[in-house]
Amino acid sequence: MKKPIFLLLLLVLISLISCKEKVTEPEAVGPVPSQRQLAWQDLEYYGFVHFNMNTFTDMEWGEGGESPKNFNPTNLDTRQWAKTAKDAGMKGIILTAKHHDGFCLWPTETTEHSVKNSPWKNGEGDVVKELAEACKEFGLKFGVYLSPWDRNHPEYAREEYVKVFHKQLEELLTNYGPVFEVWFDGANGGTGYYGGANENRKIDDATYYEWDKVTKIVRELQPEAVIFSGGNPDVRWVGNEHGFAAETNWSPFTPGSGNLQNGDDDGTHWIPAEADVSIRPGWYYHAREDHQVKTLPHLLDIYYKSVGRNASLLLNLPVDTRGLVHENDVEQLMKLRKQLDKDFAENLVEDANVVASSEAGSHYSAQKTINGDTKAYWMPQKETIKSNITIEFDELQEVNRFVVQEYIALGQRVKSFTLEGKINGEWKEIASETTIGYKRILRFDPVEVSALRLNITDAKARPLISNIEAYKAPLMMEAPEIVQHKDGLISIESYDKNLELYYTLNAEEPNKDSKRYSEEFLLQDPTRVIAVAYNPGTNSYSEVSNIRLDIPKKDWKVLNENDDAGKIIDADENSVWTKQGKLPQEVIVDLGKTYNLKGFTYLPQQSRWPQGVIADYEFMLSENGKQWKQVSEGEFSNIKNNPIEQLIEFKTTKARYFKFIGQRSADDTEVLGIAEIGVITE
Ligand code: FUL
Repeated sequence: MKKPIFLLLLLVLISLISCKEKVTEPEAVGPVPSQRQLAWQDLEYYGFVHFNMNTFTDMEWGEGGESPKNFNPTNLDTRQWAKTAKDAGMKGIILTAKHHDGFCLWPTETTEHSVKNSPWKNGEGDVVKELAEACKEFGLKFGVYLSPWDRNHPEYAREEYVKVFHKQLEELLTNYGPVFEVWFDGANGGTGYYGGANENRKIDDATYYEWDKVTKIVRELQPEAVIFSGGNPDVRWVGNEHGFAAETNWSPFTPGSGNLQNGDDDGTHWIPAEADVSIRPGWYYHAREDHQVKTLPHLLDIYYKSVGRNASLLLNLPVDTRGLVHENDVEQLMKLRKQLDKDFAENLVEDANVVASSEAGSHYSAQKTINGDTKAYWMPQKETIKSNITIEFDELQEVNRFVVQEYIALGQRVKSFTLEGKINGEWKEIASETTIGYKRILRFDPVEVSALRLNITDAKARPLISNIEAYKAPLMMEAPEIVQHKDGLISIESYDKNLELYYTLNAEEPNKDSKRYSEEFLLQDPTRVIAVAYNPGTNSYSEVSNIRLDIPKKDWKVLNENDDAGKIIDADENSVWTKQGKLPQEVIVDLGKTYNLKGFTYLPQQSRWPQGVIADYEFMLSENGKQWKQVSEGEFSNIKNNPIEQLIEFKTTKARYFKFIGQRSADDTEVLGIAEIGVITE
């Protein structure tokens, strides 16, 4: 008899203990993410591929009347795209299966305007299939962009087309395996080919596409897929195409509020932001942008301002006419990957001791923020909003990155927080910020701390913090930038201000024994400047920048009547002068005194839609501004595709004046455009 009583007592005791330990999950606050949104959120960084008819017509928005015959990649290799994305650290790829011009990259049954009528693979090819398979092989998610607007379809803006659009969506979501995201573009209605009608067609975006039906199709065929934009979005546009999210970024959002950048503190739906940006100026490939691939500092900035600000990053790769991600793009992508690997190499809080201002039981202890499991989280005691968590290091640590994540499954809560560091025994504020959300990454100058403290200063309810990390990212060792200003002053700058800069003026390779750059200096004569960045901490050097600078433009004058023309000699490549009117057109520049000239440079406008890029030119010199002698004429070869600075040399000639004549522009428009013009002296 004794035994059962003992067992009973034991059971009572166990249940009492577990009762005390029993934890009730806190209530959600505001809208919360669905399972599919939670899974999507973990992807953080994935690729966009703009590859379609526009690739072959060199356009951004095809009008719809383009012939399928144009579509003919010479060496299409979706495995190369997937490998590139994988190596870059991306988690998936979204493909422009159909853009606004209506050309379909898969042999759809809905229209003849598709790959099946192209010369590529004799019409037997299917780009969507090839990419879906490549993604699978490389362990990447696969997504589709399907433009609702169709400038090719004769029935666009009428009832019939909506059926076509739905059918296309069904095909894409049925035949190609799992899809993680369906992307609907916001650009809708306007002029187009429309089966030859060539007219302007308007639709009501809110009603025309029958968004509820669209959502039903997606949910039924791909229940895991999130929907970007459209009528019932799971994911919202971040509000710009720079790849930057705002510092205050709420995933709650009220459709129609217009607050795409910040989201809405009291938003009615959970609709987090996705930051889409192209690695080049354009979304589609244009050979003329081969020299404008975003560089490492720019790409890194994009990463920190998207993934680091509670948004996901959708980075576009414009696949070229061969059907490959261009070498220049691959190079920068890999640089980004390498830098990110370095920045987040060693999480300093892993072995630290964490202590919270309060804990709602052991289940919600401070320890949960560093256990590597983002499903577990720290929660302070009931009714506590202002709270903090301290990370104590065993030894002094240098820190310049801080990562913090909320447990968003129960809503986004934190409205403001600060980060403090214990420096020489005293708490000092490092940053004062607003929202956290899924992930927030702070970048700051390195500080040496014995502890870090995250203070939640305001929140909608008790904060739930699932993860904290801290790092010491190394300095970014990019070659410094050497700039010659109009007045002849030279500045040398590195992206990372904490590096030491050294330079030489005698064509020798600089090192830390060379002259150290501290402020702008004057150069009057043509000089080769070679500069290098040096990290004393690691005793390492960047690549060098090596540039030959000619005479300053300080005393130059443009003799044309138009005032604006001064922009062509202001040593600023962003300021541009254009002159409309039948070519040839000319500019005359007075150099202020006579030089022995042996060449000139011409930089066309560097913007996305350059005007007046000169293809055929004539260059003349004069000693007195009256008698002119032609020293060079010809063609800037390939300038249309590659509008970089052109350098033309000629036989050394004495002159004080030069005349640059634009004979013909690269796109045959009647415009002379110049960003900057220079001379090469002996
Ligand atoms: C925009 C489109 O109009 C662009 O062509 C591009 O596809 C970009 C991602 O979205 O709205």
